Amino acid sequence: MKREQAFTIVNEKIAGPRYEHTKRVAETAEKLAVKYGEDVEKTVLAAIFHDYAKLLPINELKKIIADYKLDSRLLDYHPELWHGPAGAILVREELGIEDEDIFNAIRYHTTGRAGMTLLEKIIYIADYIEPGRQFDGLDEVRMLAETDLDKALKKSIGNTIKFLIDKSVAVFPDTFEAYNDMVKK
Ligand code: DGI
Ligand code: FE
Ligand code: FE
Ligand code: FE
Repeated sequence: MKREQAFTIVNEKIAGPRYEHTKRVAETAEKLAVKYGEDVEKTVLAAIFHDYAKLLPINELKKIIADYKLDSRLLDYHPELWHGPAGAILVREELGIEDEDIFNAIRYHTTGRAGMTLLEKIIYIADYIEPGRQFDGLDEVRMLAETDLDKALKKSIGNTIKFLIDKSVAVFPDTFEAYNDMVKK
């Protein structure tokens, strides 16, 4: 699928601010793909579809996770974690995008995981640093992303874990595993 068609589909699915966010993630991810040597069109497609399921009702997301036997632990955690895995399924089933790299980049874009691929890292970081975001510690991650994607990832996942702990909410195991994996490197 070409990026123009992908943008049109997503603009219908998640119109409004979420679509504006998606355009910025795609631009950011494209630059990272060029810098770090990932396939540019594949990266742009993954970015365009990363939040495809973001606006679906919680009960629909839950049903997809159950029907497709995705990680059932997700259901014990915050529903915010469900749109990535459910979106990966929908992009495959509704749009026929079969690429496994794209599937996993969408699936793991919120939590991360141990052993992330280059594309998964690019989408995670692009989502985190796109120019519309602003929060403490972001400039440091933006700077790290210019030179060292793994350092940027370690910092951003560490920041997310701190943020969640400050709010006293549960941290999904994949997020810890992603962090530990980056520390070991
Ligand atoms: O969909 P976006 O808003 O563009 O971004 P995202 O998919 O990265 O979602 C970010 C949200 O997910 C943010 O509010 C933090 C939250 N989050 C990330 N990891 C975890 C988490 N929430 C919980 N409860 N547990 C996690 O491990
Ligand atoms: Fe998301
Ligand atoms: Fe994110
Ligand atoms: Fe996003």
